[in-house]
Amino acid sequence: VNPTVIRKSDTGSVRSVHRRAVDGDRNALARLLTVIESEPATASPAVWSNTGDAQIIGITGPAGAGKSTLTSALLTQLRGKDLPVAVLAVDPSSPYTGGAVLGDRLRMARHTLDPGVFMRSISARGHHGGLAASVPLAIRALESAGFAYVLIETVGVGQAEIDIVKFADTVVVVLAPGWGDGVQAMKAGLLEIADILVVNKADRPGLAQTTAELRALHTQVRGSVDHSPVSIVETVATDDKGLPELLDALSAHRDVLLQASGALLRERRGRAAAEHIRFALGVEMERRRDAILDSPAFAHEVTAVTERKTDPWTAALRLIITRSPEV
Ligand SMILES: Nc1nc2c(ncn2[C@@H]2O[C@H](COP(=O)(O)OP(=O)(O)OP(=O)(O)O)[C@@H](O)[C@H]2O)c(=O)[nH]1
Ligand SMILES: [Mg+2]
Repeated sequence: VNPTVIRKSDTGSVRSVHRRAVDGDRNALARLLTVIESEPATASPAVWSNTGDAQIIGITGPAGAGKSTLTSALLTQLRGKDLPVAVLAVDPSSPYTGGAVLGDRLRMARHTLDPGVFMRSISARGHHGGLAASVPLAIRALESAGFAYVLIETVGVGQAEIDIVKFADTVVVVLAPGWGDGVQAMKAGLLEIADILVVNKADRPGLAQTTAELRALHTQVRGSVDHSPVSIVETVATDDKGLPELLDALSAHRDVLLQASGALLRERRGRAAAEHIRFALGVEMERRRDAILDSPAFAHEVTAVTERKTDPWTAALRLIITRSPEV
């Protein structure tokens, strides 16, 4: 079977699903996201052919800081403006957070009847690096389907989460008083990616100290990384306290991005495009390597190396050169 032929026909059907999604068909959008998750390379040309005008908001931070509660509260606030909002929850790869996901479902239940809200979780399970590669494409799909805001919630503070929010226009880092100290947040790389720092659980003790510490540290970190100003917002997500201020901070950051005919936005999206291609390269290279490992040519080289007719590095290079174009 020629893989190129399969791809071409799929691309055609993806185009029609995509067209329907852009026209507002939510079932088609859901299908499109499924294709993106399993076959990003097939979906990519159609998805990329269309643009939108969404503010992509990444929400990240340590476990239990209140990201999901805040996302839900933010959703309510944004819907108050009567613009459509999409939420992309990047499911935890860890099996231990299964309970939290159930909690999120219950929390989000009140939004499910709202036709102006579209929610989707992308799962990490069963993919090897494929998850991160499909997220930026899913974001563009949601943007082209006409959402004014796309919220991406991630769990944890690992490199994978930081990689994911790099695709956002505005990164919101959610912390809570007493989560280690500010230095810990800095070490985790959270401060340098934050456009807005939310100190949630502002009803808890230690608030003033945490906020002051973050303010000091963030100025230090940010000064050398980016020029856009950062806001620190204190919230009580369970009570909608500080949410209007968060909304203001989001819109102020959007204004900064759009200054000078959108220079900063273009710069960010350029960086995101580079990262996206890097992900795609990683996935494609891995796929091709696996195809080579499955080929008779590989078995042939194993014999040749074992019998010392060639050496492992020469064999590897030969496999790349002779096998690569066809896999
Ligand atoms: N006191 C207080 N509790 C809060 C606040 N925001 C969230 N919580 C509670 O903190 C707990 C964790 O909130 P989540 O929204 O699930 O936190 P999360 O960051 O999404 O957690 P993970 O998805 O597990 O990383 C829940 O019991 C919330 O009800 C707040 O502002 N004040
Ligand atoms: Mg959560």
